[in-house]
Amino acid sequence: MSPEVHVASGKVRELYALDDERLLLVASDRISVFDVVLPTTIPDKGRVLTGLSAFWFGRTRELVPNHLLAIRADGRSLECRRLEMLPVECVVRGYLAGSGWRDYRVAGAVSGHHLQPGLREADRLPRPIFTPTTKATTGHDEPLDREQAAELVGRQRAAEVEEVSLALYRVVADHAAERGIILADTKLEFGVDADGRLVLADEALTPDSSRFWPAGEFEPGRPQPSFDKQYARDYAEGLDWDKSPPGPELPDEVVAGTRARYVEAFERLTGIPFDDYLGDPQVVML
Ligand code: PZK
Repeated sequence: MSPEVHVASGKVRELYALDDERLLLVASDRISVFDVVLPTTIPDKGRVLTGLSAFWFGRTRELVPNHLLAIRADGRSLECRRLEMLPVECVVRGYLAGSGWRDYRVAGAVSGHHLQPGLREADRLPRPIFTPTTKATTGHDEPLDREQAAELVGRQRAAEVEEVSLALYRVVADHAAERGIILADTKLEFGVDADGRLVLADEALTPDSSRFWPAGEFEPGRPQPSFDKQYARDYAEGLDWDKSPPGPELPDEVVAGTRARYVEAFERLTGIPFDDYLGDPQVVML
């Protein structure tokens, strides 16, 4: 066995080095609610996210190469190619939510995209927009306009990540819509390989990196329920908790309901029974 050297920790996942060329991305069952990691875990959440991410890597490889080398038998670990990561987060928004909605209300524009007046919270945009941000090491990511993105990665690379990000959003949003799920927005990360080729990296198109909404409950003009986290958020909102750490423990029924929503998202999006994935994670690999 190669020793795995810990490289980095995210809020809910870990990154290890396997060797000079390969990394291991491990998704835990931790969940964050209102940006705070809770003391309670959601069984199999890391497997759902890992399986979905691997599923999308397989279905989008004709559009853009990605870093996935292998999915491990534990279902929560991806062996990946080590890349030179680009210092921008590539956000695509098809709907007006979160910081996009906030920026629109303040300025009538999101990342330099001027939008028509009169849009409501959660409205579908006339066309998806690319709204890149900085990668903050502490605090929150800051929006970038096209010029600022070009300063960070170069004009050609900025144009390339915009085109590829929009193409990925369209393919996955169309796929999700056919299965009753709205992909409101998504955050993609890219790296560059030794030959200078753009490569999709990190975890891609999961509920932790995207907003998934149940299409059946879509109602613009208010915040939309999250496909996966709404039970946990509703429970946390009903407590006397100020949304600063430490977060509250979740009762068993909220854990079970939240797990069921993650599993439902996996099954609707992939068409694969989650038990099949637990039996052999290779089922998501084409
Ligand atoms: C890389 N992260 C973020 C993810 C964490 C932190 N293929 C790659 N090559 C080089 N670096 C990265 C990747 C990927 N993916 C990703 N940081 C570096 C990250 C998971 C857990 F703590």
